[in-house]
Parts: sequence; structure tokens; C-alpha cells
Amino acid sequence: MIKDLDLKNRAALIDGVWPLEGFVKQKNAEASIKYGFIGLGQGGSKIVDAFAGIRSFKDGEPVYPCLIVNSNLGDMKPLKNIPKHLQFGLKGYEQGVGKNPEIGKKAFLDNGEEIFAKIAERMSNCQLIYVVGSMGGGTGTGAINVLIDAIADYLAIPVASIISLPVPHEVESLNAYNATTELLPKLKDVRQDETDRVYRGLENISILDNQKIFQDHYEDPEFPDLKLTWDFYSNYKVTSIIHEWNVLTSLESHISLDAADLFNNILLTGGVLTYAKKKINLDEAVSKDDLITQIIETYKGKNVLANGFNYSKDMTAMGLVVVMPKERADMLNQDTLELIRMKFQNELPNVSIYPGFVSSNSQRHAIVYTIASMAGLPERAKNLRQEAGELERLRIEKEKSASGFEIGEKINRNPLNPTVRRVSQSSNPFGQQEAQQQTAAASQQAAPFKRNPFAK
Ligand SMILES: Nc1nc2c(ncn2[C@@H]2O[C@H](COP(=O)(O)OP(=O)(O)OP(=O)(O)O)[C@@H](O)[C@H]2O)c(=O)[nH]1
Ligand SMILES: [Mg+2]
Repeated sequence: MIKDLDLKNRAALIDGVWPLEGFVKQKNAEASIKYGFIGLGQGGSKIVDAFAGIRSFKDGEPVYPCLIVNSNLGDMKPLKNIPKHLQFGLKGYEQGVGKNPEIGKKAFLDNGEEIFAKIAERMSNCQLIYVVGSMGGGTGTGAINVLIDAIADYLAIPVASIISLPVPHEVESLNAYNATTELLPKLKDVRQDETDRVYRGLENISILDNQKIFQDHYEDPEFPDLKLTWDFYSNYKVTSIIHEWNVLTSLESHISLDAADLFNNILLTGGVLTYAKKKINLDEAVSKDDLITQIIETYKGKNVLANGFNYSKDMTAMGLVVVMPKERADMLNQDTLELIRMKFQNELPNVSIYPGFVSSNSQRHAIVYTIASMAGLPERAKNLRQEAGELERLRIEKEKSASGFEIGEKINRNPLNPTVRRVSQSSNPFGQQEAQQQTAAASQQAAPFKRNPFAK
């Protein structure tokens, strides 16, 4: 009994730290789609370590197969949940690749055979494999494109990606821009393999804007008592939203958005995904109209990972699930559903909406989740080229205006023209020729270097 309680409590927290919504441990709740996660580089590894920290409340085992790849071995030490045999070092590059994606790519290619074999072995029964990396450094940024292509083409498993964009920084923003320009066209790259399977190079991408996340966390931390730094906060945000969505589709429901809807109509659409989540306190006498308005507005409210999407222009499909307390479930029925659909049709014409209402044991809150597939980028990503160019321009300007190391021309020595007396050196000053010869021989032997740099 106590053991069960421990399991449940542990499974209710990611990493034993970050609280998941209560419905994840409801009866019959389970992760619907079999995801696998591969983390590249330091940032990618830390994010995937958080996915590996999601435990099943039935047996305490990790819910998702995960593995990580990094050049810098020291960076792997703080990982808490990925066992050593699933941490792959890049042999020959143990000290890191110093934010150089070309070297990062080579490091991965030099070691790719063994890693790819392991991925194939561990993840062959996954329905979707996420390749995760922080853009900006060298390892993740350099390896992400080759690995995504390899999985899509050779494993015949759909592949998605989670990337972060750096806080603006000249080298990182440029690296991020270059890797992202190679990544994004894969969303539209429809391929056919030798078995006639048709697939995209990349089925979807989720973008974490580290700058936005840092600001959110700094200004208004979500769980201040946890005293998390922004990087862990960002990692828990993305892992919790992706996992909660995956569990939502398994919950008891009278109007359902099931796993197949989520998978086929949102995840396999070649879009950039954006997520929103809102809690509505039902104790505060929310009327039905209020509730509907708040549900409709959720998608354009505070987004979890990135800002500045153009919803009316770029949204192609949206999943929307409202988690209602069991006792209040009657507030949402087929009529409300049609009302919601109609309102969306006015607001977002030509967007396919996939709604679902599920019930939970929660007493007070309704939770609204939206996930949208976008045919356009969040603002920060759109401006990445400009940002990298601007940061370079500022550096050049600064270099030009720096006070520098110039302290003037050399001044010629101006001796005082003293009278010079010549000294003869033709004989030993102490008069004995033998002693002179011995000294000369000794000084030849003692030379401690092979070649004198000043020798002519
Ligand atoms: N969201 C998020 N970003 C992170 C995290 N850790 C590092 N980053 C960001 O990742 C970027 C740097 O990439 P890293 O992942 O450290 O680089 P790398 O792939 O290990 O490459 P090298 O160190 O150059 O070999 C920076 O912009 C960091 O802010 C993290 O836990 N979460
Ligand atoms: Mg690193």
C-alpha cells in the first residue's frame, strides 16, 4: 500500500520535482502514443533527461525510451535519469567541440554507426521519435540535421524535433540560424522510400525560445518554491506539456480527441507546433458563456514555449481539450461543442479544429489545452537571420571604435656620443692559452637546445 503510494507520488512529479496535472494518475490514464527521445549536446541531453524523469505510476519505470549523445563527457555527469549505457560520448571529441557545428557534425558522423545501431535497437517500436537539441552550440547544432535524416530515411519511423533558440549571442544566434534553415525545409520535404512509404523529412517541430522562457521565469516564476534555474524550468515546461497531451487522449471522455486524431491530424502535419494551457477556477461562479469565451481565447493567450505566431495566417489545425471536474462535466456538452466550433469558424476560417472534453477528479479547475500546427514561425525564429546579422554588425562597430593597443611609434635611441675605446680580445685576458681552449670546448657541450631560433 505504502509502496503504491510512493509510486503514485513519484509519478506525479517529473524528476521527483515538477508537478504534473493530477489527471496523469487517474485510473486508465496512460501515455497513448509511443514516443522515443534522443538528446544531442548539452541542452538536448538535459531536456531528454527530463523526459526520462517521467515515470509510470503503475510500475515506476520510465514511460519513454530515451538516450543522449554528447561530446563533452563532463556535461553528462549531472544527468539524473538516463542510465550510463544510454549516454553516448563522441569518441575523439571528449572535451567538446567549442560551439563549432562543423566539428560537431564530424564528431557525430565519426561515431554515428554505433549510436544509430543503438537507436534502432531501443526505439524500433516507437511511433514517433523526437530528436532534441539546443541550437547555438556545436554538438547538438551540428548533429541534428544528419540524425533526423537518418532516422526518417533508414528507420522508417516518423521523426519530430524539439529545438531551443539561444538567448541572443553572436556565435550562438548564427549557429542557430544556420542549423534551423537546414532543418525547417524538411517539414515540407515529402519523400518516398524503396517500399513506397511516403513520409516527411520532419513531421513537426516544437521551438523553445530561451529568451522568452528566461523572461517568463524571471518575471513570474511558476513554482517559486522549487527555486529552479530557467533552463530546468524550460525543460520541465516542454516535457510536461508534451506528456500531458499524450495522456489527455487516453482519458475517459464523452467527446473525444483520441490519440489517432492527435497523431494524424496534428503531429504528422509538417507544422511548427505551439502549445497553450489555461486553468479556469470554477469556484468563481463562471457562467457557461464565460467558460466558452475563456476556452476560445486559450490558444492566443500565454503560449508555453514561444511567442509571436500569426494565428489567422498560419494555423492549419488545432487540437483543443478541456479537462472538466467530473461534477461539472455537464457544463460542456454537444451544444457547447457546436458553439465552440462556430466561434472558431468565424475567428479562424479554414482551420481544422479537433475538440475534446474529458473529465477529471479535480474539484475546482477546468484546464484548457490547445496544440496548434502552424505553417509559420514564432517571431523570434523569423527574425533570427536579422538578429545574427545585427549582432555581427555591432561587434564590428565595437571593434572599430575600441581604444585598441596603439600607443605610438617607436622612439629611436639617441645616445650621448661618448668617446669609445677599442678593446683587443685576441688573447686570454689571464694570459694562459690552455685555459682559454678548455672554456671554449665546455661552452659548446652545454648548449641545451637543438637549434637556436636566432641562428643564422
Ligand atoms: N532550453 C534549454 N537550453 C539550454 C539548456 N542547456 C543549455 N541550453 C542552451 O543551449 C545552447 C548551447 O548549446 P549546448 O547544448 O550547450 O551546446 P552543445 O550542443 O553541447 O555544443 P558544444 O558545447 O559547443 O559542444 C545555449 O544557448 C544554452 O543556453 C537547457 O537545459 N535548456
Ligand atoms: Mg556542450
